[in-house]
Amino acid sequence: VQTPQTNWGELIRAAATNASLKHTYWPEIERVVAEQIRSARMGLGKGAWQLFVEDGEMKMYRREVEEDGLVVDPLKATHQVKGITGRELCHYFFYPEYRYDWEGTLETMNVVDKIAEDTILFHQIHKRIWPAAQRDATFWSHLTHVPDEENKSEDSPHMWATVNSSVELPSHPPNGGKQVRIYLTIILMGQTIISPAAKGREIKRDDITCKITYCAVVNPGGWAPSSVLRAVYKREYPKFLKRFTAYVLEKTKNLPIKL
Ligand code: 6CM
Repeated sequence: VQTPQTNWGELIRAAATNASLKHTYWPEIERVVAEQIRSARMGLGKGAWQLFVEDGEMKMYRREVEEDGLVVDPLKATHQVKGITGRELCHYFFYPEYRYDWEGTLETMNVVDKIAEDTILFHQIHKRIWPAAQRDATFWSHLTHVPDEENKSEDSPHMWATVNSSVELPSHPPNGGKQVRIYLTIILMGQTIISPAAKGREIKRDDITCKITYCAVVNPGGWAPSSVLRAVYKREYPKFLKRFTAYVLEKTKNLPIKL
């Protein structure tokens, strides 16, 4: 899937817009995105990851980790959806105009700055979950891709990804509002697999499958009872991935395929 030599930084840089490359956040964006892609493409290895949800092609794993008494369980999910591409998947996840349609945990979303066509700064307030305080988050979001026109197979590096990662924004200091600030690092990655049967003819939606990897680490930032938090994640992550992929299927079903 990847060799230790794969220079993800270089590939991400090649895909980025000039406006992103010139921004002061760029070195951090490149480092975090490369790290997220590398770990998303890594297998589960032995031991550590426990499968906690299995629903058709969708599998969700977590590692139980606590930091300073707070649950920060890393999550890794894999899924396969027929009829959409990795590019379409990441498009609907990245662009703010669709977010209220699919993000069930959202109270409000604000675009703080559109740095470039492929990098946006967000402030989000999430719905309060009893008995904990309401949460908010400030993060950059970056859309990237590694093309490989020749070889759209599982072992090619081609993929689309959106990475969200917390950043401090002077305009939105933590605990400036009533909310407790959460810290997140999230990647949604999609690889399009084209059925060999489509070779030599026009590709139809039936011929494509999107291999999805979603990884998330969320630090709740302040007190939240561990058992409630784990129960919330167990309910919300599968709900999100099912709802979001169904949304992308619905949005794209009558549109030309965007590879
Ligand atoms: O990745 C997802 N959404 C992105 C766009 O909104 C973004 C958001 C991530 C934040 C997810 C955290 C929500 C949970 C907030 C509650 C935390 C603690 C409350 C205490 C409870 C006792 O990257 C989809 C996110 C799916 C979330 C399950």
